[in-house]
Amino acid sequence: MKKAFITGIAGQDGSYLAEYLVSKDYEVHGIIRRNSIPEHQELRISHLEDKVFTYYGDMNDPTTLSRLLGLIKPDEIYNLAAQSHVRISFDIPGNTVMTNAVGTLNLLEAFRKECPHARFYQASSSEMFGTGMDDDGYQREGTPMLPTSPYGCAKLFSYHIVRNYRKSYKLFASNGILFNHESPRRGSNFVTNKVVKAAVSIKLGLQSHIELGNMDAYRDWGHSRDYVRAMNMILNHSIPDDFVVATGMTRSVRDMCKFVFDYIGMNYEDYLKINDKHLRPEELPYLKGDASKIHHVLGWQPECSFEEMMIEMIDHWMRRLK
Ligand code: F7E
Repeated sequence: MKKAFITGIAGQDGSYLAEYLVSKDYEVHGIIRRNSIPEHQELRISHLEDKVFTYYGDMNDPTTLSRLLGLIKPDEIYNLAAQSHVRISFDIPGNTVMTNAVGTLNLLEAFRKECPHARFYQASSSEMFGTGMDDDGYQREGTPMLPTSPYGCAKLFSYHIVRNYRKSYKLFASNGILFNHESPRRGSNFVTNKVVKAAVSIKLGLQSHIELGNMDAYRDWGHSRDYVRAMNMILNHSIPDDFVVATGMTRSVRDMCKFVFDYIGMNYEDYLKINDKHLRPEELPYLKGDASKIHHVLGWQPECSFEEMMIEMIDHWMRRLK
């Protein structure tokens, strides 16, 4: 039985990954950051309560990371913990860098000292590309990385330090460069779930309007369930390497909003208010990923379409809010 250690196990991706690995007979361990409302902490993994082992831990607590890796001796380490909200990274840049950059270094050091024969997955992000783009309009493994947020800058440090540790210490350490990925488990302050939750609430008479920021940013949106499968494939490749994970399709926030409101039978323009507080000091205008490498080398493909994913999210909020 393989053992996996997941940081961020209680997040959207951590919960889908834990489910997937349990279904593949892994023994799954993960850390959860302590907060003062324990009921909120394990909501996404409560259905796995007796199937996974959880511990309090924090990316900024290297002694705990070392102790846990020394105790568990995992075969695979998935570093998914992060301050994951890009706009909020402008409000708390120091915290974002400590968690998303220095935290990765802390975990790499614990990995190098306690279980160097394990395999390490780093949750790298398309936000690292920023305004970088190839001439054909895609971002891929060799595209220049010019991040436009403290979040993207911190993730870029982690991406490079993972490559540096791979080469310097001959560790199996890989990056998955994931484009946006959503699901009903997405935090409701990310734009897809925010729009779906608001549209359903408006339909049910629970809310009058929705406030959004930049409607003309383009994103390549896939399903988290598909993307955690890619993470596992990346760690089970014969060599450590870096892979873009994306759908290759891009849509604007406006297109996404129109799809959701149309599906529910409403016109989004009747309910939309633009509020500058949701704008970012520097925006990343356009993302479209080319996942040819992971498709050809590992055989990964997304299974869930954008439309199926959004409808799953709409159904989720309909059930929950009714
Ligand atoms: O924004 C625009 C916003 O917050 C998407 C994270 O998982 O993916 C995610 O980062 C777009 C942006 O995701 C609102 O300006 C308009 O252009 O859903 P989001 P994100 O910033 O792309 C990457 C790959 C990650 O790695 C991150 O961890 O939507 N937008 N109005 C809005 N966004 C939000 N949140 N709220 C609005 O009201």
